[in-house]
Amino acid sequence: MLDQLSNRLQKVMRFLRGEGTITEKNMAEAMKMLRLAFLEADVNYRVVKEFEAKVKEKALDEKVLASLTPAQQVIKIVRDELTEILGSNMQSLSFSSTLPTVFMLVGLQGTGKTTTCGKLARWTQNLQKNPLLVSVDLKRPAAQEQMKMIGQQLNLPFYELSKTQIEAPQKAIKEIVAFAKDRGFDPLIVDTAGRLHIDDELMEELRMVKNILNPTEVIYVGDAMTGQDAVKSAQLFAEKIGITSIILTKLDGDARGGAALSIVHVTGKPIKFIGVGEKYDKFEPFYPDRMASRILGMGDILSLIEKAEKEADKKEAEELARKLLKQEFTLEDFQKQLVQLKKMGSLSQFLNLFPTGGPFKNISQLKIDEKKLFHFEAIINSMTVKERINPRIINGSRRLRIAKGSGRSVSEVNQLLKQFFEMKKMMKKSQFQKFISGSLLSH
Ligand SMILES: Nc1nc2c(ncn2[C@@H]2O[C@H](COP(=O)(O)OP(=O)(O)OP(=O)(O)O)[C@@H](O)[C@H]2O)c(=O)[nH]1
Ligand SMILES: [Mg+2]
Repeated sequence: MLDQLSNRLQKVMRFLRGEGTITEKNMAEAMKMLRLAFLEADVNYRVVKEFEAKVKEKALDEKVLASLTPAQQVIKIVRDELTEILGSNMQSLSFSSTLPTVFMLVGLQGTGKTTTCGKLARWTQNLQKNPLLVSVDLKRPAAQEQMKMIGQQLNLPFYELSKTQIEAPQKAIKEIVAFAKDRGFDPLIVDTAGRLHIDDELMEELRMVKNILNPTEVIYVGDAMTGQDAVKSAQLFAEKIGITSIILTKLDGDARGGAALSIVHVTGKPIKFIGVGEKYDKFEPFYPDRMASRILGMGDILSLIEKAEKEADKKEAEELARKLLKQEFTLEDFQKQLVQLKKMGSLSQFLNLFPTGGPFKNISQLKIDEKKLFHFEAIINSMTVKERINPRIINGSRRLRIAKGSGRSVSEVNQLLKQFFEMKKMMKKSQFQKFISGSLLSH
C-alpha cells in the first residue's frame, strides 16, 4: 500500500537516523527529500507547504525529549505531522439513536460505491447490527440486480425497488425508510448512482434523495488511484450535497498517496474506512496514526519509544530503543520489558504497536498466552544478574536451580532460553513476529 511514497519517506527516515545531530544543512536536505516525496505522490501543494512549515517550526521550537536523539525527535515530528494530515484521530461511523441509522454512499462512477455498500454491511453485521441494503441508482436497471447479487453473496437482506417505485422515487424512499424502521433494520445502507463527471442532474437527484432520507452519514466514496481528481470531486460533493465522512477505495493498488494525504485537509472531513481489495473483507477502519507509522515504516521504534515514555522513565526508554536498534538485548532487558508490558496493560495492546505490514503482517491477529509471560518473568527473576547478562553460562545445574527457585519446570527454563536465543537471531532479521508466535502463542 502506497509503496512508492513509503519507500521514499523511509529513505528520509533512514537518512535522519544516520545523523546524530540535526544541523541546518541536514535539516534542509531532509525537508527537500520530504517535499519531493510528497509532490511525486501527487499530494496537494498547499498541504505540502503547510506540512513543511509545521515540521520546520516544531523542529526549531519543540523541547528535545530527554529520551530521544535530535534526529529521532525530527522523525517523531514528521510522524506527528503526517498523522495530522491524515486526520489525527480515528473516527468511527455515527449511528443514530432513532432507528434506522441511514448511510448514504455517494461518489463518481466506478469508485467502488456498490462494492463498499456490501463491505460496510458486512462490517456492521460484525458489530451485531442488522443492516439492509438498497440501491437508489434510478437510471440503471442493472443496479438493482448488482445489489441483489451482493446481498445473496453475503447472505444479507436487500430491498428491491419495483418498477413503479423507480418511477416515483420520492415516495419509494419514504417507503424504504418506513420498511427498515418497521422491521428493525439498522443501518439502512443506501447506494446511489455514479457519473463520469459531476453534473447538475446528478447533484439534483442526490440532493432529493438526501432530503428525504435524512441520512446519519453521507459518505463520499473516492478512488485513491485517481489522486487529486478524487480530492477535487470530494470537494464538489461536499459543497453541493454535503458529506460527513470519506471512504477511500483501491488503496491496495498502486495509488500514489496523494488522495489520502490531501482529502482530509481539503474537505475537512475524516476518512473513516479504506478499501484494500475487491473482496468484501478487504475493508479496514482508518487509523491516521497507524497509517502514518506504516508509511514511514517506523512502527517498531517510534511507537515503542512513545509508549514507553509514558509509562516508564525516559532514560529507560532511550536505552531500550538503543538496544532494540543495536540488537544488544539481554535477558535483563527482557525482564524489564515484561515489567513494562504489565504496566502498559494487555499484551494485545502492545502488539498493536507493531507496524501492520512486512514481517509484522499478522501480528495483531495473534492470540497470546499471557500466563506464559508471567512464568517467564518468574524464571528470569530466579537468575543471577550474571546469568541474565550472559545466558550462555546457564548450564544444566544452573537450570535446575533456576527451575526450583521459580517453581517452574526445567523444560520451561530450557524453552525460555531457547526462545530468547532465537529471538535475538530474529531481531537481527527484524522478524520479531516469529518469536512472538513461536513462544507466546496459546496452542
Ligand atoms: N482493488 C480494489 N478494487 C475495488 C475496491 N473497491 C471496489 N473495487 C472495484 O472497483 C470496481 C467498481 O466498483 P463498484 O462498486 O461497481 O463501483 P461503483 O462506484 O458502484 O460504480 P458505479 O455504480 O458504476 O458508479 C469493481 O471492479 C470493484 O471490484 C478496492 O478497495 N480495491
Ligand atoms: Mg454502483
